[in-house]
Amino acid sequence: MKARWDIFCSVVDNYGDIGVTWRLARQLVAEQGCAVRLWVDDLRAFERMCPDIDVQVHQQWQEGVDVRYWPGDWPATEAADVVIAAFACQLPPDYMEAMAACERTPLWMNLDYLSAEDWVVGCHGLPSVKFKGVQKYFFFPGFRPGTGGLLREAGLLEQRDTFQRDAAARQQFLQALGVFPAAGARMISLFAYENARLASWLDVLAADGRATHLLVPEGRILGDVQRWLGVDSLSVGDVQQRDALTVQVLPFVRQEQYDRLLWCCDFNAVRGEDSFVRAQWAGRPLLWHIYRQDEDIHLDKLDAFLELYTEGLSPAAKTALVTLWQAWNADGDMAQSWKMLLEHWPEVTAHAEKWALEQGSRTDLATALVQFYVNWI
Ligand code: TRH
Repeated sequence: MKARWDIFCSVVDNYGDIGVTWRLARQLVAEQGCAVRLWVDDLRAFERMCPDIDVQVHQQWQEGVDVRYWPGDWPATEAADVVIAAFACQLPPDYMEAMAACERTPLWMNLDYLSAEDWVVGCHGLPSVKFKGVQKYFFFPGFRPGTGGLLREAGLLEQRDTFQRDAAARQQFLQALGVFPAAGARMISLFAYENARLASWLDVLAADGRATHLLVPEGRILGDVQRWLGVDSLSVGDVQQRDALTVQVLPFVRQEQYDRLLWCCDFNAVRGEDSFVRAQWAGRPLLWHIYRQDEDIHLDKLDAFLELYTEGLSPAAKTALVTLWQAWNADGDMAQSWKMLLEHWPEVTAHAEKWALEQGSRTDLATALVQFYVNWI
């Protein structure tokens, strides 16, 4: 019999919670043969990513996943064999009672936030709290051996390679989005939180000798783009040109399409957790806008990732990349650091490909979760 999995997703803000759990749920079904219920407390956020969702319906099948609305008033529900609380969300108390009442105790895991910090390796897989005999475990995604790895669908890098080699397929994809870049233009995607440093980056792109086509999916950075352009409003489909820079606003697309967008671009600015990982799979240089946390602890996470990611780069290329990322996330000079990075473009591009290959040789997160379960029973 198929193992039954329950994944609980509480949407705090943005799209990371639902983005990660939706991806994981589909992968467990498609590649691991699991029966998965995905409990989501905000179907509107989900709808953005999966337009087929009917937000009025409390139970529906989407791509083989049993999608359930997680209501405040919890219905009596039998616990699954494996229970995942995504990003430390609190399970409904009645569900915890149902877990404790099971004849065969379920495996209960907390799927944690992604971090490249050293301590993650030591904490991955450790027992956490207990509820009436049901033990919870920490499961940490990560970049290093000894962590839970990264979400990566089977054959993803091969699909990417095929797409990146196929100019016609790329052109067709971009044209369907209404994107017609000038020949030889540098393609950049921009998915970020509000960021006051954007203006200085756009200044330098506009003044560059090479054309840039900047693709901006609808979202929080749009206000800064609009201010820089000096226009009253910006909406999907708008295209504006300032010297060498063309700015185009794109709709928020499905995750598979967003992957393709990243694969088309020479450089991707991403944010949060899931888009950050997808940009790494694109095998192209990237810029991470990390999710801000109290007391600036996100900056430690940023440094830890940079330390790991830049291993093998020449000192000058490393400095250029680190300076750019720090400028974007703290208060640095984007213009100067972007110019510095351009001087090392071939090296950072080759490095991004190598990094994706190295990470792609590790066990993916869904497989690691299943292995954890198999070892546990
Ligand atoms: O939306 P985010 O900022 O989510 C964040 C982070 O996950 C952060 O770690 C978390 O603590 C915070 O929310 C609460 O960034 P993220 O993780 O990249 O999620 C965006 C998702 O949206 C990702 O799955 C990719 C997807 N996406 C699309 O499907 N289509 C699009 O057009 C775009 C731009 C993104």
